[in-house]
Amino acid sequence: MKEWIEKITNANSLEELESLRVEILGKKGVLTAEFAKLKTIPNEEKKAFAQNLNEQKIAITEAIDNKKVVLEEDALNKKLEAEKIDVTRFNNEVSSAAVHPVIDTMDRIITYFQNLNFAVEEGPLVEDDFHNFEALNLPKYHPARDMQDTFYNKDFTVLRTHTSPVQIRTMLNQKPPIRMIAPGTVFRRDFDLTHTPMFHQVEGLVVDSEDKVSFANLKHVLVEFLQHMFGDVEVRFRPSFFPFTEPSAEVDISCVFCKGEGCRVCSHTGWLEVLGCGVVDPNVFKAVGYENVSGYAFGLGVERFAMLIHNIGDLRSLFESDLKLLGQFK
Ligand code: 2U9
Repeated sequence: MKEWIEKITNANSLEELESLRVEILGKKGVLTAEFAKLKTIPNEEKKAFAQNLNEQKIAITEAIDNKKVVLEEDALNKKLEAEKIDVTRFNNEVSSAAVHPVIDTMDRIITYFQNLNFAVEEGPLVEDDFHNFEALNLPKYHPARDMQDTFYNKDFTVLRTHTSPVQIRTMLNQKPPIRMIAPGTVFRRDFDLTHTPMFHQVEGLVVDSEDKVSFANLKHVLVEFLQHMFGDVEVRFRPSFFPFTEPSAEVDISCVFCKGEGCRVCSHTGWLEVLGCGVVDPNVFKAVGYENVSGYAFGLGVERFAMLIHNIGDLRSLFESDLKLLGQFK
């Protein structure tokens, strides 16, 4: 009996415990066989014999029940341990977000001008005719308005076609001197290889007394800026036309891909056009009531900068949420 109790106590699994139970208390079990002997035992011994067997049966059953509880608990703990999930564990495989190359480029441009003491101004995306056109020397029926393919709303407000209305609003709200950039989203009805209906601009405006602002200042600021963004490039200014600046210029850098040798990207010219600029037209100052001031302004398309900096061939790939492209900017 002691031996049986010991075996039960040392059982390592529920299966082992069950086979012990069958071995002792089952139909053909050892204790069951002892009970069978009752029939053949003389009457006077029966009582003591039966009592002893019952005591053994109770002790063994109790030992099995107790051991079963312990083994069941062990089995449950093992199962829980195997299924454990550490919810605090950080999985490096999970893809993390990254700043979009257009926004990253815009941030770099903004930081550059902030370091030069330019304020960053913002304005509404839905503009009225005055701020988007009229005040920028683009009166109604002026042929230059054809340069803007505009999204018109029913009430004749427009989705701003450039960030220039921000400069108009800033001049109307503040006194000169002004030294600001206007970064933001703009909209034009254009969609082909090199145009998307929504894109980003950064424009700059400096207004001060006539003796303090010159084309030479503008040229210096832009050459330094372009060399900061593109490295050791040559910069050239070509005469151009914009309604809001006079004189105006377009600015090229030597091709960042072929170093000016001539390649497909620069159409074998050796040059890439990257921004426009000029001295603010007097009609613009008239529209905002500024007198005896001079100003210079410039404007650039952020997508074009991002494409040149990161060697991205197709403008549309910047707007397709392509994870293969975006994953390279983590
Ligand atoms: C005010 C006065 C003048 C902003 C300017 C440009 C030249 C220019 C283009 C570059 C590529 C637009 O994104 S793009 O298509 N911009 O060439 N922008 S001067 O001149 C201003 C703006 C505001 C009050």
